Amino acid sequence: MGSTLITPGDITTLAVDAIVNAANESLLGGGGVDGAIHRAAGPGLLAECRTLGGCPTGQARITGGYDLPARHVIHTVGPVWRGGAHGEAGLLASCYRESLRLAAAHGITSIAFPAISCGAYGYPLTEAVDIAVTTVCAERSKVTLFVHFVAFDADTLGAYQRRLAADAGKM
Ligand code: AR6
Repeated sequence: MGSTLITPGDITTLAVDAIVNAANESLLGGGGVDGAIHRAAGPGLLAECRTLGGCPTGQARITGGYDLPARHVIHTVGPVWRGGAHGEAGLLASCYRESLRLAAAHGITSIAFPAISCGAYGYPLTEAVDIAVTTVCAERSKVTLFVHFVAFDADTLGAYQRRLAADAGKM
């Protein structure tokens, strides 16, 4: 079972088993949450990422957390929003599913997700949050996991609150 929380703020401060990074296919860092995670984790994270050879969109890879309070980072690559007819929804759902699959394989019991693809990659927030919650709830019934949906800004917080309120009782 476990539980699902909406957690406002900066994902790099969370002392969970794993935080998820909204990365790009190179896995070599960038802006947004990716930049914040690399800055907080220190150079060891980039060194380990260099050994991974990148990651296709919709898939995920796991590394150590280095200087972060989190023990692991799960790097996943969300789709760039191109209007919605290019498989974006399936790829975004896959990011959440593959991250949870890796978490289960590594005995992770608490995980924090940023709003994957909702920044630089331009995914519409309400649709992305719906996919995040639907996918995580479907997968989480299989394992015991505490899931944080991290909202870095007020719009994201509101979107998660509306979505989880609509789902109250089903979580
Ligand atoms: N903690 C939690 N959430 C955050 C943080 C933080 N410290 N910083 C930003 N967010 P984005 P994407 C939120 O752009 O859209 C990078 O350059 C942000 O408000 O980080 O998947 C990568 O290298 C937004 O809601 O990721 C890729 O090239 C969400 O995290 C590209 O951006 C995702 O925004 C990926 O774009």
